[in-house]
Amino acid sequence: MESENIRIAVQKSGRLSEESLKLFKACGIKFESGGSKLKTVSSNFPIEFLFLRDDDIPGYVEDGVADLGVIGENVLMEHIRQVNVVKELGFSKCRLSLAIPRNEQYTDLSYFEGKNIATSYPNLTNAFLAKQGINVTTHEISGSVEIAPSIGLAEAICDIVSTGGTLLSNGLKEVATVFQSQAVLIASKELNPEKQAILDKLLFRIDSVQRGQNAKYVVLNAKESDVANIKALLPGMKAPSIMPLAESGWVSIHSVISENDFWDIIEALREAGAKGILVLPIEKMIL
Ligand code: PRT
Ligand code: ZN
Repeated sequence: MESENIRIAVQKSGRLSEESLKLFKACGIKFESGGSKLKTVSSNFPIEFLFLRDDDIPGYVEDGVADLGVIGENVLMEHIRQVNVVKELGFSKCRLSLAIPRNEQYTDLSYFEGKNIATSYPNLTNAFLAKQGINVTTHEISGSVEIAPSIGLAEAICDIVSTGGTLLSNGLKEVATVFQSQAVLIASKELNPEKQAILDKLLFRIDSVQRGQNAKYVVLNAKESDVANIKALLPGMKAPSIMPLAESGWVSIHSVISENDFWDIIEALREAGAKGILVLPIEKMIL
């Protein structure tokens, strides 16, 4: 019997698509994308891609038409879906926020009591405000939410914000965050064992890529007398590697450091006597 492919739904074109495809390519999965293609099969991994509108992805996974999907948490959480979130993907980060006209005085959430709010996310907006005991009327609109106050449709909006530029150019200010979002990998609740095994393989690869993205490989030279101090700053995967240089009294130290505290560690290394520091990206990191 021919072995089964796992089927994954990704956004055809939009803010999720480029990073989604980049991630699967970084996982070593080869496939063709782009153009008007709605479906493609990988040549070296048992996976088939469906290219869809993002809003349709959770429903396809819930119904089992697709086994997996990449979707923004904001879209996923707006409608309760019977799917499993199997991985946070760390891209397409944004927030769902309440915003009001810039010249309005804002105190706290009680400002919204009895107000009309335009949003594409009525469920998340209502649930957030109801939890604070605040009653509002939401008006669901599917796009250009930010113009609602200026045309008199609503007194406030609840919309996705990334840089804040759209709010600013529409004379609005962000006053409260309702929900923080990022892209997630979702899976059907009813994967057969064969598909579960493919998903496990895929998750292992995604973990390796993500670990690599969160770390840097550092190579530096140091005097033997400075090694103890430098070693104390470098965790490495197990411990830093220390190798003698051709010049006596000097060593080369290799280590892996986290992207988060990268600059703090580099500064401390320089103060501890590190010279000729090289920093290299890590493509994948397998523990
Ligand atoms: O065509 P399709 O239905 O597939 O796509 P879409 O137009 O519905 O979605 P798309 O591609 O715009 O967004 C897909 C997902 O990307 C969203 O569901 C979010 O999870 C995530 N994301 C990240 C964003 C943003 N950043 C974002 N900035 N989604 C929308 N925006 C919009 C926002 O609605 C507002 O109009 O950008 C504007 C605000 O951006 P700033 O940078 O000016 O604050
Ligand atoms: Zn959409």
